[in-house]
Amino acid sequence: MIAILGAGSLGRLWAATLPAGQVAFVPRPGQAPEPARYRFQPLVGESFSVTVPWLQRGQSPELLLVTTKAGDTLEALKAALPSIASSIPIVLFQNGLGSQQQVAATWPQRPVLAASTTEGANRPEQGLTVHAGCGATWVGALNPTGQPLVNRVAQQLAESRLEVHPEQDILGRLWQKLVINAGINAFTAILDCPNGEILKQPFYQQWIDPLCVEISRLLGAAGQPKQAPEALRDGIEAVARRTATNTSSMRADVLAGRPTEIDFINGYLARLGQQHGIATPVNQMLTERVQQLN
Ligand code: NAD
Ligand code: KPL
Repeated sequence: MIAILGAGSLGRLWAATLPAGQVAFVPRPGQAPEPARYRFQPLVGESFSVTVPWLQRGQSPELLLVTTKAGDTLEALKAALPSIASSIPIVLFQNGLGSQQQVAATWPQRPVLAASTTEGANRPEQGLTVHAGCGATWVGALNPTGQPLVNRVAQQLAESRLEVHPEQDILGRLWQKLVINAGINAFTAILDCPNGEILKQPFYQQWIDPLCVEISRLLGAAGQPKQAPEALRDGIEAVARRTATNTSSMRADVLAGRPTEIDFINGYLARLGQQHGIATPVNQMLTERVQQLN
């Protein structure tokens, strides 16, 4: 049994694609035990209905996928973990950085892994989950206890038929995605436009180079391979062009009135700058501007 904490878009994607009968959502404390029912629209083919039971008291999963938003993850795990055996691997799917380290530091004895995924899922209407973008998922250990379990967990996730790879350097991969999200998401939320539109906007053109200078310095301070600001900008703009018509997750959160993950993207970079004595005025400015949108 694979337990999924966070029955939102990404959690429902995994629940719909993993073998039926082997998945359960983890309830919030006191949540009604009615199974979750929804329609699932795969990338190709007809939609189908999915029913996912809630994990019952005393039921022991062999794997826990955590698909809450970054800001909800610590509290969600504090409520869920007391009833989950300490040997069960925890796989964190959150965007950005900061929440993963919080979890690994809070439960150092548990096997903690992280996944970075480019799959896309959304819920355009109540009761419908859409697999909106075909991507891949990389999974790797965040602590030594998780290391021996990486291949087994990757195999379990691959039973979904989604593309899954074990990753030796998951922190590096999370950083690569963080750089892209730091260069796109806040701009799309502030400018209220699809990803590709930011490239034409004076606000983006004014701040992208100083932002990339900050990120380049932070990569060095974080022990990540150093990349020149120009290379970072090229990478960000390649993704903005490739996903030109997308609404970023951050813009979607603002439009829906949900909290954003800014504190784990540009906000994380600003905090890291403070720790290392690296000035991060652009990350700070973007963080504050997005915080004001909620
Ligand atoms: P979502 O808001 O659709 O789902 C999160 C779910 O967690 C919600 O159903 C919410 O009710 C639930 N939740 C919150 N607090 C909880 C708690 N205490 N206990 C139990 N459940 C709780 O978000 P999402 O789009 O599925 O994204 C989840 C994470 O995955 C985010 O960090 C996001 O950046 C990342 N991600 C999402 C996608 C995607 O395509 N959706 C792709 C890559 C990464
Ligand atoms: O990951 C994304 C997001 O929206 O969070 C990008 C790469 C910007 C695609 O929309």
